[in-house]
Amino acid sequence: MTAPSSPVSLTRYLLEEQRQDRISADLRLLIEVVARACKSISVAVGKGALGGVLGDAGTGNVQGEAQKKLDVLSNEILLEANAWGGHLAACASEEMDHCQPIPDAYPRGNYLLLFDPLDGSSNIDVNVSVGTIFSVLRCPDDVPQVGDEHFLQPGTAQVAAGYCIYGPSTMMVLTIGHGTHAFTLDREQGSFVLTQKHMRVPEQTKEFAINMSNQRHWEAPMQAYVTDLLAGKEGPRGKDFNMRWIASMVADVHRILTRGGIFIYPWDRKDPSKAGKLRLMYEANPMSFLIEQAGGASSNGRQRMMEIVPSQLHQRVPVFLGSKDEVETAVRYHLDHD
Ligand code: AHM
Ligand code: MG
Repeated sequence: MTAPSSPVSLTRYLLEEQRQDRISADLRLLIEVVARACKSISVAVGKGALGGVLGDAGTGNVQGEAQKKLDVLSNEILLEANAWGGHLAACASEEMDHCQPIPDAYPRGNYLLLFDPLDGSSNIDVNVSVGTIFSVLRCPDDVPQVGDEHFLQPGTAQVAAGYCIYGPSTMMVLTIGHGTHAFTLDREQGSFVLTQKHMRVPEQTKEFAINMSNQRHWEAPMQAYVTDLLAGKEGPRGKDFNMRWIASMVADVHRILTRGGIFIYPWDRKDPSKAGKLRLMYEANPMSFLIEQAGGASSNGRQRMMEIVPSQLHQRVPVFLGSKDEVETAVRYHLDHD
């Protein structure tokens, strides 16, 4: 007898992955806890002005960026939800100077969790999609006290990564290294339901996402690459390109996972001390894992993103990710120039 086909919840998907030995019970629990925290953030984001959560918190983070009230609240929700489950050794967040080991009152687990609690937060006050990005690493063995240095692992060491997008619907997009899958929040039932299995990024594209206002600050190969994109059918690329920029990485990457494209946040001369705007460990690596698992590619312009060995927790990096052929083309412009 065949079982009636019913919606597959995130819980069921994770349990079935555990039965096939693709994830441990602790990793399953960890992802469920992150998903629960994201539901709480989704509720707070969804209340908008009615929740009294819009606007600045009046504080700054370690990178000198002004924090929004929802940045701070989302960070607290994720920390609190993950403190007591026994699956984690420590958390690190874009919004905190250093990692936060699990409090002594609770059992310590074997995983490290990194997150950007509310990415794209400049969009909160204008009611445009924002999201939470997360990445999971293993804690090295025999570490008596977890410190920032234990997080400095390349993206290839990630055991899970995902994001939750708070848009017209709330979705969680997840990989545990066996494809990239999308779950939509059923607001009535309160559970995430599998709505897209094995997302695939088309290899070729005619769409790019970049903040063009920085053009004059880019390095030469970047200028050349975009000039050729803009030249359209008559130029060396021989096709017309369309441009989209939401300024929420989660939303831009979600579009690319859905219909292809290339997302670029290159190095620029505005602040040469920084290697780019986006953070390797909270933004670039988890998104790279999701994109690669969907058949796309990701690079810093010269090297595969997930092979970069981080030297600092809050390290920044140029980002080129999305449709494989287009990312390879952008990389070629850089390597040919060097
Ligand atoms: P945040 O983590 O402080 O929100 O900053 C990251 C965001 C990304 O979501 C987005 O791609 C980028 O910053 C937009 O930058 P810009 O405002 O320079 O276009
Ligand atoms: Mg961010």
